[in-house]
Amino acid sequence: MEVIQLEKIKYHMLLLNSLLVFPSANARFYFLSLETCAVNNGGCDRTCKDTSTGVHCSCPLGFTLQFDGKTCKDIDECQASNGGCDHFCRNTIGSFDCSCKKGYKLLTDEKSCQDIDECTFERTCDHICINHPGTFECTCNKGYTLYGFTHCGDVNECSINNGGCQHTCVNTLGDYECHCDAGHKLHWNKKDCVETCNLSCARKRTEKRLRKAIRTLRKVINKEQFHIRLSGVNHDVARKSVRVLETQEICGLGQRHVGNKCVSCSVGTYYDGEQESCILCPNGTYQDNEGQITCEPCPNPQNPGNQKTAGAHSISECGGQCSPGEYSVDGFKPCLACPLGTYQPEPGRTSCFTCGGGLMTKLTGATVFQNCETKVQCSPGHFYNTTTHRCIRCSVGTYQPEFGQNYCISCPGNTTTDYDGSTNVTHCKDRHCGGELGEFTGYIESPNYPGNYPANTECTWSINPPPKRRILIVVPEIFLPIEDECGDYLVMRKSSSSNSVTTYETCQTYERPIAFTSRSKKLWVQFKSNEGNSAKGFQVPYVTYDEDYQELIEDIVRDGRLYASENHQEILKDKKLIKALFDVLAHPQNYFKYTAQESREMFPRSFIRLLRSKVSRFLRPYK
Ligand SMILES: [Ca+2]
Ligand SMILES: [Ca+2]
Ligand SMILES: [Ca+2]
Repeated sequence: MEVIQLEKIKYHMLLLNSLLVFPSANARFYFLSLETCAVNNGGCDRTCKDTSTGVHCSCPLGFTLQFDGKTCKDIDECQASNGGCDHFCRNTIGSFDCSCKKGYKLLTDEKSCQDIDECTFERTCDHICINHPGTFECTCNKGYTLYGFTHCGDVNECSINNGGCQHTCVNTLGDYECHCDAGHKLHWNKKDCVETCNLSCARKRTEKRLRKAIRTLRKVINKEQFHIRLSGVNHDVARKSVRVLETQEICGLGQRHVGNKCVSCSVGTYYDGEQESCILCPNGTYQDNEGQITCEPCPNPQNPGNQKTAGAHSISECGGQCSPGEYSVDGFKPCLACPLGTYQPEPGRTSCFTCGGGLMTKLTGATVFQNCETKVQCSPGHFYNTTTHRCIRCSVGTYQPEFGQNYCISCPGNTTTDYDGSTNVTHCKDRHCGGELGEFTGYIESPNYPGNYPANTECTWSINPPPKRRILIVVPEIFLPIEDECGDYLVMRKSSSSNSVTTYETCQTYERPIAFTSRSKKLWVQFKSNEGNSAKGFQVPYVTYDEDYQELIEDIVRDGRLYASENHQEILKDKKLIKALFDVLAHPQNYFKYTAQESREMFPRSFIRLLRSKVSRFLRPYK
């Protein structure tokens, strides 16, 4: 019975197969009446199911059944509430992809976008990093200027109107100092120079010596070692009965006890022996040193401007200083306006700068050089030469952003400009580049990155990996101006010889990342730029891996799926993820540092699937 039934089915199959192999109008008509999933999938696009009422077509997830009841059409998920994507939604056949704006990363729910905290990366800013939604900002410590977006270079204050120094200006890292010619010393405003010894200074010097003598006297009293010789008899004088506990250390001058420790009185205070504590400097005095037993009198204590200066840390807090455009003998009120032909931009000065070259000012009390009546007005990128009365282009390595100045500002740190006549600090570029590389991981970057690279530059790196290791390189993105016929290029090959095995060569901009292994064991890398059309350049990380992994690494980097989705591309651009990936590639044992949970949170699921299949295929022969 069963056998007969089977034979029957076989017969039907044969019949149907022959109909399929030789389809004709007749044949089609013939089996329309007996529709079944066994024939032509019942006419269904995808899934077919035989039911008592005939065939029933259905579609997989991501598709919808059309009115004909057979065809499956892709659902455009992006039409309904943006597919649930935070930022961008891109429809695909059978599915959809979310992606994020620049500066955001897609979370592992593959829908939400989160700001990238660039400040958690290494080397983001030279000094201070401030994270913002979708971006970040670098700032520099005092005395430094930002260049190339993320770098900080020392300001050469001396290039700005001689640092305001009356005599010599000496630039230092993060600061500067004014120095005075022989026979002069620096005024308290640290810029003006005063003659070392006229009558008033001699008096001051005596006062100072006296103060010192009093200090010494008080010191010996404090130490209770005061001897007096009266009528040829020695007397030991004790100030008070011994109160200092044996266990307590005897504090130095200007210090007080805090617990069992001695602490110097801070600036703006002095040590008072009577009260045995640090007291705020009274009105009309200041103290700019720690551990003192007196406060210095303000230069002009009878001045009404000095009323509220209790605890003053410096002489400038004494108040009553001359305003910009004014001067006086000591820099304090009463002040005189800078006479015609002079100007003074700073407060508390003892003199004014002359315009030079016989130039006049319209009014007295001028505060800036621009008040001097120059013969021509100089545009940014130039300075006014008071000898020739002409505008001179700022020389290479200097810039001037303002109109009508009499100086150009030196570029910060070790940067310089490509050309003369620069108008902005962004024209200052670091030219440093190249070198020998050979660690397990590292990077090469164009000079001044991420600022524009300098013109006419040539950098050469050589990567020489440790024994039995090979080089893997990721170019996350590279910006070279396309419009100038390969004037700027990056090349990686075996040696400096132009016909040696080449691994990579480009003179264009690619925002899509690419990963590749070096075709030679060592790598010689060169970047060259010509005179015009600069761009951001590149920062290219590399890692060296054990040559036993060659097959696996090649398998991964050659798989187009690695670069296909925008989210995978983001991995190769994500400095943190690249670091984690490279860390494991360089030292495979570090894989165990990352828990499954961690890697799930770090990488998109599709990326893990891609890697896992390759790794298991690679490992299988050894199992
Ligand atoms: Ca879709
Ligand atoms: Ca950010
Ligand atoms: Ca400096």
